Amino acid sequence: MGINCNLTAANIPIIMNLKISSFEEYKQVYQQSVEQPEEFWNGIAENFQWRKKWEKTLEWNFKEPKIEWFKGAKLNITENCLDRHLDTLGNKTAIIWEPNDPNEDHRILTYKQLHDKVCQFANVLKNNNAQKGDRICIYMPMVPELAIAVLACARIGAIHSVVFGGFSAQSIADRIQDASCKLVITADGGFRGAKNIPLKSIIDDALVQCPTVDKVIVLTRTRTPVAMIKGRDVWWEDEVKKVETQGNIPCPAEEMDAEDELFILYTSGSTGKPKGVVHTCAGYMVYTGYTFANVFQYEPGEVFFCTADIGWITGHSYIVYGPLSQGATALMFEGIPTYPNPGRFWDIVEKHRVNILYTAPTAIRSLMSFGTDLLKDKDLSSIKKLGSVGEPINEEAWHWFDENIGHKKCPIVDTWWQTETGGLMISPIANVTKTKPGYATLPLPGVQPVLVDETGKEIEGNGVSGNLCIKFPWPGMIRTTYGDHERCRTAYFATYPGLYFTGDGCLRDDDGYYRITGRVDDVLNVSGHRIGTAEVENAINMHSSVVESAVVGYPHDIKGQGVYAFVVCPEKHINEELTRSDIAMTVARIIGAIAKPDKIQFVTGLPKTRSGKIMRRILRKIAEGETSNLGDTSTLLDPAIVDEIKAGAL
Ligand code: 7RM
Repeated sequence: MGINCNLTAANIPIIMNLKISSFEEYKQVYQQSVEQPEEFWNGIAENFQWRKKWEKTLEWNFKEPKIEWFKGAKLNITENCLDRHLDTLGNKTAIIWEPNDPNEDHRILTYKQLHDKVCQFANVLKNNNAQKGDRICIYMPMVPELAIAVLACARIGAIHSVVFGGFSAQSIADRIQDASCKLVITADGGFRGAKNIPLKSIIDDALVQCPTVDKVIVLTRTRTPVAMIKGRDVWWEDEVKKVETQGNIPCPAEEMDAEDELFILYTSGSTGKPKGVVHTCAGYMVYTGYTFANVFQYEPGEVFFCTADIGWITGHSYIVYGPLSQGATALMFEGIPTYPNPGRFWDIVEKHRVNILYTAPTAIRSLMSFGTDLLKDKDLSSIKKLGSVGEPINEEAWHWFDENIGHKKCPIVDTWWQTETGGLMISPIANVTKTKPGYATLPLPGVQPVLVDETGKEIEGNGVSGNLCIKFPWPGMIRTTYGDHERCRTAYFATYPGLYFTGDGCLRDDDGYYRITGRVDDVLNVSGHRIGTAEVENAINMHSSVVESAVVGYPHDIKGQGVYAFVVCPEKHINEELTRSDIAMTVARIIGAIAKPDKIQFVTGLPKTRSGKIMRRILRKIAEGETSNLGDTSTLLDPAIVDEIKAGAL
């Protein structure tokens, strides 16, 4: 069969199988993808539905940067996720929704039902003046209507910007302003564990600063009392009724150019406010569909449970777009792993006969801490494949997952990727790539990783480590940062000219296997959430008695990393504990509860160089509990401060 192509007569496109079935084949396909990337991606893209095929597969340079995939093609991603399945899979389940409260009924949406609801809500958006190219902010709980809202935006060519339900009013306002959103889709409230999050009320606070928004569509979920402002706020259900009385006219999908923007998703970096990562229609569709089918080796009928929230890239790519473009059944869970008890994931697996479970190391570690008693009477026999994402997985968690959940019979795919990469980059292919605890293993076809030293020189060979870069474009990659292309260039393409820089440190072992060791920039990974230290510092500094602060990460048993803040706060406190809580509350107000410091140490000064730069290296060591080997401190302005900080370490 050669390299997995169906060779046919001239002019008839060559279709590449999405799924690779042996390691031999992986090696061949990988090689082809490097030697003939355009031919390779042409073959992959043939598996999707196009209104018009592309004229040019790839045009690029990493200098500006300029990235264009499948130029000239016309498509709509929702036709690939919905319409094209109707004949064959119309009555098959697209989404299984499991509510926060196990006593509430779960919901099933077939492809036909999902298609109809997306069309209906797309008409609601149009009735509310939404048009192709408009930016729409979505701030919703994990209910099927969130997926429907996302797809309805894509259907009419509006650019969605989903904001995770844990972010504060200020963070939402920043994001809405940055993209000049004109419409917001939210809910009265959301259930998460024992909590009831007042989403609409938070939106109301945000909108005080957002003159571009003239409509808010509010879904009923918790039926918490909410303010409804005349002329601005409308109920989701009322708007749907209007469309029904108009006779439920179909909503043909907007024809999109390959490089039209599909969505914006904000993510933290080492400087300033979060960046709006922009993904475009064709490349993102091809990349998420391909990686989903291949890495998870998805088979028709399998139930795929990705435990992420749609507010993060993992949910965008592997609850919504990837699985649906492949006609898969995706399970969407509203709640949290520990509610009403830490056996909840396993109850869900048993109840819905989950075949593929894709989750985060932090969730595994948290559930591990409750012991294996909880697993005794759970039937996990449906599970065939396991996946991990979001942060490095420690060996202990890997083995626990392997032994107790996979019963040593299921491959674990440790998938390394980023918001900016759109989809999986370095990962085993289930049942194809031999796995190794803690290793994301090998690059997927089309992905060309390189390790570089501080000066940008490529480090060749095996048994080496360095900074992880990618040297050739892939269809799912970031196109720009919204409204500021220069920021995209400086953040990702300027550190090492000619390369995309990931911000991650990485080791390549003697087998050529990759192990991602963590961020080398000032970005923390707390429970799989990316948080910029500069962002947290800015928030802390907004507290009225704080003069200055420095934030670093420290190893945390469950979260992976915890947030450690060194705070200069010269006033004498009546109650230090209270001031700590006030600072944490300030961070929750400015960013969101996910960024609250775990530890706050009051200090009289920070270790700085003569030029005024904070020496984070020293603070990181102290936060890690290292007190002896702090390295060279001779360049410090005031070396004595280090002893004080060491003595007061928490
Ligand atoms: C998908 C996602 C990206 C950052 C990335 C890494 C870290 C993600 C892994 C990982 C080790 C992994 N997007 N990361 N996956 N580290 N092994 N399998 O998480 O934009 O939110 O974060 O997460 O540092 O740069 S993200």
